[in-house]
Amino acid sequence: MYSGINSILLQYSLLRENTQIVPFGTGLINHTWKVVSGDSEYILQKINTQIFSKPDLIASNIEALGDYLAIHYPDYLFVPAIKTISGEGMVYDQDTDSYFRVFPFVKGSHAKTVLENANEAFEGAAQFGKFTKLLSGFDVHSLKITLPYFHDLGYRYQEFEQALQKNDVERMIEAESVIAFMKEQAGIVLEYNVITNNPGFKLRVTHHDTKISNVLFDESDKAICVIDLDTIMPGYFISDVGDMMRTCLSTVSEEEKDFTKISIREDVYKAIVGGYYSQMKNELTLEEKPYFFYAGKFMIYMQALRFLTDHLNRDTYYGAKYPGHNLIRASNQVTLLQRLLEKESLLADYQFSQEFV
Ligand code: GN1
Ligand code: MG
Repeated sequence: MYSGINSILLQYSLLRENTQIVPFGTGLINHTWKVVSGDSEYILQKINTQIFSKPDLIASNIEALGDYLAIHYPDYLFVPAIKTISGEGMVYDQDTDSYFRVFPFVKGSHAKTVLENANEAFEGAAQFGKFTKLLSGFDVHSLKITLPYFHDLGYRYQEFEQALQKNDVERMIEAESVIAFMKEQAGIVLEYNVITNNPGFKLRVTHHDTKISNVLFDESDKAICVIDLDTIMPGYFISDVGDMMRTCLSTVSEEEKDFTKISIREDVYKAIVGGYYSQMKNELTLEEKPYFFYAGKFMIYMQALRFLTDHLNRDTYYGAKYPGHNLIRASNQVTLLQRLLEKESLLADYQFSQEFV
């Protein structure tokens, strides 16, 4: 482990003789540790500045949202980073040229890497819906863009085309069938362009990383809050609903190599729609409501595209733990999308049954 961590913890006055620091979570971008200092527990995170090149924008967004929520919804559990003893929201570490921050560990909470049942999906989706709902009065345009074009599918498709032009023949041959599938399904990109040109499709305060591991649950499996606030930006509801579907519908994660294990849990689909709807029913416009099923397609397709693009770019974004890792991840997401498409006629209109619940 990086030895400079001690000097960072010192700035929070968290370094004691028996302070323990252990790696934590499964995030792909930032490095995370759990810190136990005396009776208290914390989360320490090193921000990946290759990706988040302006961490101060993240800090300023979180501060603005925190201030708004504290005034309008003082009981809402929002967990921003804690301040150093000199009042800073982050610590710049010269030795590694990187930024660190510390969050309180929410007592008695746990996160899940894979969802076990539909009830957890309902709980999680309701938390993400509640987050956007409570912030509907916040000026979404005042949020800073921490990652430009993050969920812009048109842009992601261009990145894919650029990666193809690099002509890395070996990687392109390996990925041939996945590339062909992504091109065949490019109608999903066209649909995105149509939707986002419609003013009835609203820009909202969007979390943009609603994987189930970004919801904290209490001991009785009630969801208590959402975490990982770095990608909160103006966005569309399909990002948040879709990423929940992407990470919850199957019993196995994007890391699974045995694709026969990938299938769609219909009860989980219904729970995500129901949970999100339970909070957002009166917020969503008539233009938005028909797009729940599309949300799943959109996010799974975009994640497949991002993994595939990274494979073609020699793994510079996500990194790879073994050769072909990002191609496996992309193929996993392609399989998930295929399984979802098979259920389109069964699930596509389910949200309308929630109108009168
Ligand atoms: C990244 O770092 P992590 O695991 O929270 C990525 C998400 C992807 C996800 C796929 C900033 O999230 O968009 O959905 O990996 N975050 C960024 O696991 O690119
Ligand atoms: Mg994240």
